[in-house]
Amino acid sequence: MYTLDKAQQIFPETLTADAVPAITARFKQLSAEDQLALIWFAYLEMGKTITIAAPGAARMALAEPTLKEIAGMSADEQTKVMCDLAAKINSPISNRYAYWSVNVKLGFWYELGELMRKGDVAPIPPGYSLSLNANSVLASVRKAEQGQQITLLRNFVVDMGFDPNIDDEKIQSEPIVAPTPVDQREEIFIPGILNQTILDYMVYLNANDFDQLIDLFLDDGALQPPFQRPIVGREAILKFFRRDCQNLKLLPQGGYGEPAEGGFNQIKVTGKVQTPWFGREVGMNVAWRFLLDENNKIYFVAIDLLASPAELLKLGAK
Ligand code: 45D
Repeated sequence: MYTLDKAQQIFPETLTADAVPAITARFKQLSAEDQLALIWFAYLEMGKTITIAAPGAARMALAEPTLKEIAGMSADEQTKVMCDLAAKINSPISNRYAYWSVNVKLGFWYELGELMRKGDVAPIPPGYSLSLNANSVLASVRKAEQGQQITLLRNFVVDMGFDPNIDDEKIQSEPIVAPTPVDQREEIFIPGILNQTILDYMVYLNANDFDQLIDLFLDDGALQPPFQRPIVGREAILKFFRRDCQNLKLLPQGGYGEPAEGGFNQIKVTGKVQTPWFGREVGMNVAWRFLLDENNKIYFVAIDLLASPAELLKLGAK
């Protein structure tokens, strides 16, 4: 029978974007100052081709008091707050930050970036010169494709803050939106895929219908987000959906399935995913590797960020 370890190995020919963990590891070796400046330069450059969507008030509400507090500080204090975050130093704001969900953290930095641009928060000195190592990491970020670049930025932001042993129950996230009404949901058609569970998965996730979505999973089912360990069990997966997966747009383009051991089926789907932060401007190339039991319940699904668009065409039939 399948174990989680074994399930993770399905469709082994799938090439994921190794550049992302490799660049993230090199980034972590840099000084806090270099990290902040590197992100700033990368962000400015990316801003020439893509625009980030300004977060709504609901998303910003949690970070707002902290942003006000920072805006009222001296330039030196502001720089210190940012360095403490990057260096994961124990400080009141670094602690608070650690208890925000991914999107709240991103909204916080979005707003700080706007304030830095306007000069209301200490900017990165225009003449700041990156160390040789930082320059080489920046060069690698530049070379990565857009979907990988935004994943890198997201990683950098998620890793900041001081979190010795975070209590997951206490993570604060934006309010949950209502699911899209059934008659307004977009139908999904995936060449090569007739399996209803797969089609429902895409429709429910696109509709923010997490209660229906979670019903597609087995009790001990698992979901593995890109570059992360699997999240195991319906309760944990549902929490993840509600906290981090609102308003995603899944655009599957093709798929392929085959019987696996013990009456299971393995199905691979490839396509694009858009994040609400960049909308249609960035399509991330992804694969979903599903393992379904004999009743078409999801035992395992991995979402992989693909190494290149060429991977979209690799669907298993050799
Ligand atoms: O330090 O099927 C400054 C799952 C300078 C669910 C800055 C999924 C200083 C199941 C510039 C101000 C979720 C797994 C910082 C599918 C400084 C499923 C600011 C996949 C930090 C499909 C920087 C979903 C800023 C996927 C503001 C793959 C940076 C979703 C902002 C991927 C960066 C979403 C932003 C991604 C990055 C979103 C907004 C990668 C957003 C990335």
